[in-house]
Amino acid sequence: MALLPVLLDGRDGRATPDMAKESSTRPTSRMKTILCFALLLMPAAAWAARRKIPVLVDTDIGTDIDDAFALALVARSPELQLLGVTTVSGDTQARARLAAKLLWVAGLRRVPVAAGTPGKPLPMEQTRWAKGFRSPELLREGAVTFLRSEILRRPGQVTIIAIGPLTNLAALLKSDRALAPKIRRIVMMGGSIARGYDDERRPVAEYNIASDPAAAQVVFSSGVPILMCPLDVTAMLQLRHEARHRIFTELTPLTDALTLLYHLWNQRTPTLFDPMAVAMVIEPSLCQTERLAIRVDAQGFTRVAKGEPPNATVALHTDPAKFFQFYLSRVAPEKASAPTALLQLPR
Ligand SMILES: [Ca+2]
Repeated sequence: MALLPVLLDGRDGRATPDMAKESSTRPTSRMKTILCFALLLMPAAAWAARRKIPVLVDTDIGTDIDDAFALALVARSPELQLLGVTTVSGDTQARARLAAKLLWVAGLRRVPVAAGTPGKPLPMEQTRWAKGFRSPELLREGAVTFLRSEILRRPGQVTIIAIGPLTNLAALLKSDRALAPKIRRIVMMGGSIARGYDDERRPVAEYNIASDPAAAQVVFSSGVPILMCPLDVTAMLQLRHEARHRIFTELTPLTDALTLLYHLWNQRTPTLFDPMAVAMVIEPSLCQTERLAIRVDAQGFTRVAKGEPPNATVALHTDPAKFFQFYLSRVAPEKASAPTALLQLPR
């Protein structure tokens, strides 16, 4: 936008003797006027694209169901420029096929997907949905190589949304010590400060951290700015019947995919842990945060080290109703004005 004042400054379209002399080497007033019109006519989308937040998503999609709901939110958030997806934990190739197919169905057909190093086998029934799926966007290069190249392409700009164990991110940071200052920030779902999974008022070793505590230690000591969404702001985000019904009757290809994946997952009530990390990139007012010093212990607890310099911004409180309003308005907007009766079927 800085171009416009320069081009418009003091110019009224009339040629002056001085301007006539300069006309062979500098743009004429008429040319400037045309340029101004061209800028004004530039599609709003082009300006919006310049302001998008470039993100990479590192996910263990395929075991729990919330990663699929998180990718759906990414796909329906025009504020984000999804540069790519990497997969972590267990059969990372199967997870990559699942992520790539979900992105394809959502209309994001040019988003590369790279698998991380495979880990120990884990249940991942949802990956059956993408069995045999092929796409040129399924990369041969590994997750760490891909992440590194994307960060180096845009130093200081890229936000990594980490919604799985931190194995890939630790490997990335260890692969090149000079990378950390080039990452804008890491926004993660993980950890537990004052509450666990079941509303107990004591911290637990949260899954993403406890799956690879050594990796979490690398990430928390890397100096990369961290926004942490622990169980304190995610464990209460149960997607109950009315909200599920709204999503599953939206009848878009993306929500149809979520419906199928939900049935393959074969449990009743999803908890939308991971979508909160995505939501916080876009709408940070969804949680109250505090700067804290987080130390990860060998069991995967995320302890607050009082008196030490903070290394993370930690989300500590949220209003679940506001979160679901935010989520549903994006992933299932069609039913936003539906009669209440439609949304209150018997459980
Ligand atoms: Ca996850």
